[in-house]
Amino acid sequence: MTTEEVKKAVKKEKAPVRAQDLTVDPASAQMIERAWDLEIETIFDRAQSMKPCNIGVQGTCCKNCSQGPCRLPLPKGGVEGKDTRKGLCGATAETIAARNFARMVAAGAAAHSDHGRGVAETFLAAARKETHDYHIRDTKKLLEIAPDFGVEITVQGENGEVLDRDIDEIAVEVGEAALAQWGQQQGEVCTAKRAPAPRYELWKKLGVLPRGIDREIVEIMHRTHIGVDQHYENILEQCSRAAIGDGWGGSMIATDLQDVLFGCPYPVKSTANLGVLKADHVNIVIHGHEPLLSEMIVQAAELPEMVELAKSKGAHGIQLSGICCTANELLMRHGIPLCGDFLQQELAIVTGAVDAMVVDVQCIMENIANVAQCFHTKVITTNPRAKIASGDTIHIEFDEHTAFEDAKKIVRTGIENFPNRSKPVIIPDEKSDLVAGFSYEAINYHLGGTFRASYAPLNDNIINGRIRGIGGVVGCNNARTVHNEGHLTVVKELIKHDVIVLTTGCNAIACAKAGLLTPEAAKVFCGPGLAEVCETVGIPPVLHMGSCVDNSRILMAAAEVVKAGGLGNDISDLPAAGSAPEWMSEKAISIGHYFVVSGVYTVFGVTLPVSGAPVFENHLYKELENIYGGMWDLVVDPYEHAQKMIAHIDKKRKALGIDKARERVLFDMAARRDLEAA
Ligand code: XCC
Ligand code: SF4
Repeated sequence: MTTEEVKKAVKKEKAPVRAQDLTVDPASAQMIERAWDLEIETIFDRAQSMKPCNIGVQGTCCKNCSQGPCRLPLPKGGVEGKDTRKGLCGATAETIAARNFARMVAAGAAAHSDHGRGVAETFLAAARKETHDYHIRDTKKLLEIAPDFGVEITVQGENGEVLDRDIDEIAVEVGEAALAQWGQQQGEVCTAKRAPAPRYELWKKLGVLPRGIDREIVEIMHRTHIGVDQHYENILEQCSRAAIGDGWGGSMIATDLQDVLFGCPYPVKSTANLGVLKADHVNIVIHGHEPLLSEMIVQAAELPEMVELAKSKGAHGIQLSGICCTANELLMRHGIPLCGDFLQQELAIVTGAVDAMVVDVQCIMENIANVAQCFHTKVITTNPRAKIASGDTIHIEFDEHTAFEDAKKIVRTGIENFPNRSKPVIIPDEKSDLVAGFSYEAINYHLGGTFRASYAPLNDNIINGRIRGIGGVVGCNNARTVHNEGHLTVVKELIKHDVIVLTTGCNAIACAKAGLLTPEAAKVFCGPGLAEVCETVGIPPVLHMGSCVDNSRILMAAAEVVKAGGLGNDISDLPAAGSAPEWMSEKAISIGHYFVVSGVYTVFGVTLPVSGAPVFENHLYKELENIYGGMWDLVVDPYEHAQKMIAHIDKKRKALGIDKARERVLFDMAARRDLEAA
C-alpha cells in the first residue's frame, strides 16, 4: 500500500485521521505530516491499514509444530461450561498462552542477557589489557561490586595487616566471575543475593533461583517444544527462573560492568526531542542499546580531526544524538541529547537532517532503511547479529579490539555524507530541558549528601506521608496506541498524587520531551507533598535511571529502600507499583515478570496476549500475589491504570500502618497554606 492508499483507506473507515490523533508529541505530528506530504510510508500508516490478528492478541494461536497453527479464540462472552478448546495435540488454551508467554520471556531475557554477555567480554578484554580502547574507569564501583562476585578486595599482609589488592587483578577476577554466570550449570546466579533476604529466601524455597543465565532461557525453549511442559503453572515457574536471571542477573551485571567501564551516572543536564538536531551540523544519530559502540563514537566525534573534516564539508560541527536506549546511555553519562523514542526513529530521518543513523541491536525498525532511501541518510549497521536487507544500508562491523578505529570510520562516513542532503531540512522546534543520571548511587547521594549518603530521607518522607509511594514507569512505545499519551497520563497522574516516579527506556524519553524531568516540573505537576520534597532536595519528580537493562537500577533502589528501614522487610511490603503503559517488546515481558516475582504489582497498558486463556490470566493477575506478593495486571485506560497503582500503594501504606500519617501531613500543609493566605 502506498501512503496515499493508506490515507484513503483510513478515511473510508472513519473520520480522517489527523497526525495529532496519532501522537501527543507536536514534533512527531509535524514529521508524520511531512511524511504524508512526501508520500513516505511509516509505522503510523501501517498501524492504520493493518489490524492485528484477533487470535494472536489473545495469546491462543500455537505454531510450535507443523500441524498448526492451531487457533483457539475465546468465544464472545467467554466459555460456557467446561472449556473444551484444544489444539491438535490436545494443548489447551492455557498451555498455549503460557507457552507463548514463556517464549516472550525467553526472547526478552536473551536480548538483555546477550547484551550483558557482550559487556562482560569487553570488560574482561579491558581488564586483561587486550584492548586499548576500553579501560577500567570507575574503580570505586568495581570495589563495591567485587564481593558480590566472590572476589576479595583486600589481602592479609605478612604481619596480619590488611592490604588493598591490586585493582587490575580484581578487575580480571570480577570479569571472569561475571562471564561465568552465563554458562553456569549449577548453583545460583551470584547477584540474586542482592535482593532483600526474605525475597532471596522465598525464591530459594520456591526453587526459582536461576542456576545460570543461559540455562534458564534454553530450558524455556525446551519446555515449550511440542509435548513437553503442559502445565501453565509449571511453565510460568520456569519463566520466573529466567526472568530473575535477567533482572537480577544478565541485566544487572550489564549495568554494573558498564558503570565500571564508562563511569557510574550522576545528574546531568541536557535536552530532548527532534529539535535537538541542527540544520548546520553533521547529525549522527545513534540508535539501539549497547554503550560499547556509542561510547567510542562519542570519543571519535570529539577528535579535532573530525571536527575539522566536518568544517571542510561546510558544516559548523558534529551533533550527536540518540534514539531508544542508546540515547539513554549517552545521556546518562555524557549529557548527549535525546533525539527521540522508539516511534520517532523514522521521523528523525524525515527531517532530512540526519546524515547517518548508526544502529546496533534491538528496537531498530527495518523500515528506517526504506525511509532513508527517500533522503540522503546513510543507515549504518554495526553488529554482526543485526543486519538489514531492506534499502541500501552499509555494514561497518564494530569489534571491541578495533573499536576506536571502527568508530572513526563510522563518524567519517556520516561527515562525508553531509554535502549530499537531497531534500529541504525541516527540523521541528520542540526540544525540552531535562536532568537525568539518577543511578541508584546518585539518588543515595542526592538525598543524603556526601557524608551521610543513604535512602533514609526518602523513607522518612514516605513514612511521614509527603511522598505517597514509588512508581516505576518504564517501557516502549506502541503504534497500536496514541504515541506518548499513555506514558504521560500515567506519570502525571502519579506525581499529582504524590507518587515519585522512577523511569527508564522510552517512558523516560516521553517524560523528558514533556518537561517532566526538571526540578521545576515539581511545582507545576506534583501534589503538595512531593512538590515540597522535590523543591527542598532539588530533584525532578520523575527520576531518569537509564536504559532498559538499567531497570536493574530500579531493583537495586527498591532493595536499598527496604534496607533503609521502616517500610517492611521485603520489596512486596513497599508502597510501590510498576507500570509499562505503552509496552510492545518481548523484553518488556521479561522485565514485567521479574518485577512481579520481586514482589511488585505491575500494570501493563495496551494489551497482554493472555486474554484467550482465562485460567492462566487469573493465575497471572491474582494467584501470583499469594506466591510472590506481586502480580500482573492489564489496564488499558491510562487514567485508570494510574488509579489502580495508587490504590495498591495505599493498600501497602495501610498494611504498614502509615496511612494516617499521610492524612496528617496533607492537613498540615493545607492549614499552613490557609495561614499564609490569611
Ligand atoms: Fe525498545 Fe530500549 Fe522498549 Fe524503547 S523501551 S522500545 S525495548 S528502546 Ni525498554
Ligand atoms: Fe497445534 Fe499442538 Fe502443534 Fe501447537 S504443538 S501447533 S497446539 S498440534
